[in-house]
Amino acid sequence: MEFANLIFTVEDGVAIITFNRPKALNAMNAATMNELYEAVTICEKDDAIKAIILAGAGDKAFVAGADISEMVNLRPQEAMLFMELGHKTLRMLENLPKPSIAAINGFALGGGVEISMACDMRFCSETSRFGQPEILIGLIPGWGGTQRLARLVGFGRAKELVMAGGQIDAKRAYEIGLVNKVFPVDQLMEETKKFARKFTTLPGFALKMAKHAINFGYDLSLDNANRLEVECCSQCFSTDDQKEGMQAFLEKRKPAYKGC
Ligand code: DAK
Repeated sequence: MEFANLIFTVEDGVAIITFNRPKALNAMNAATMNELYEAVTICEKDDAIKAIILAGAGDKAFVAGADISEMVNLRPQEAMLFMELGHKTLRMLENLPKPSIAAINGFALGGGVEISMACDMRFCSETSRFGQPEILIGLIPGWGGTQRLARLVGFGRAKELVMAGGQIDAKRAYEIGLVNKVFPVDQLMEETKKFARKFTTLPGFALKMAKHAINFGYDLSLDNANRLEVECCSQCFSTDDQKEGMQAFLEKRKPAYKGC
């Protein structure tokens, strides 16, 4: 699939979406956000795609934020449209019934952190830097940064990043739970691909239910969230993969999942 601002490839059942505006440190303009929406739609519809990796082209940035040159003269109504495009896209990515990993090398700032937080996991290189610097240019995060960051790292740390606008390094991002794993730069993509490939061998329906229960249970009361878990888990018993997984265990052999 050809895009102007993204590179879209599929390797061994894993789609790799690479933001490809390295001269602007992969800053997100509206055209790139529209293309991301299209790419995520392809990932949703194509049954051969089992997992998704998001990355940035070049060696300096994952995404250095929303494109400031495109936002500078927006009026509130236009800003709202740009914001809604981002929210629609990131919500779709977040709730995609397949696992997603952001592979972050270099700067993930503003919209870059926000995109990564719509992925299920974030892996980064040792030299990566993170921040929500919108306050420094008279803004606040507009693509979920005030909400997903607080859910991920807690209120105090989210407020520090959003209200003071400072940057943190990979070590600190790992300490506060913003990223799941940190790798040397030259190993980041290979390790991320290796991890993503594991998902292609797991029972797809159970993966989908696991993600659904976590994503949609989060904002429910514990009783309702537990009920959701019961529904999601019991539905797994309607799949061939559940029968195969348990039968294989009892027969002391490796399961052969259909992946449905
Ligand atoms: N937008 C546009 N261009 C950018 C950019 C960005 N966010 N970040 C970097 N660039 C461009 C630079 O302008 C420069 O272009 P040329 O001058 O070469 O043409 C090129 O990328 C290389 O950048 P630098 O020369 O600045 O490189 P350095 O290594 O010196 O510095 C840096 C790297 C990442 C520290 C620096 O570029 C920087 O501070 N960039 C801006 C980071 C930032 O503030 N990010 C947050 C953006 S605000 C909303 C929707 C979304 C959001 C908010 C509201 N609504 C619609 C309301 C989200 C907002 C943001 O993400």
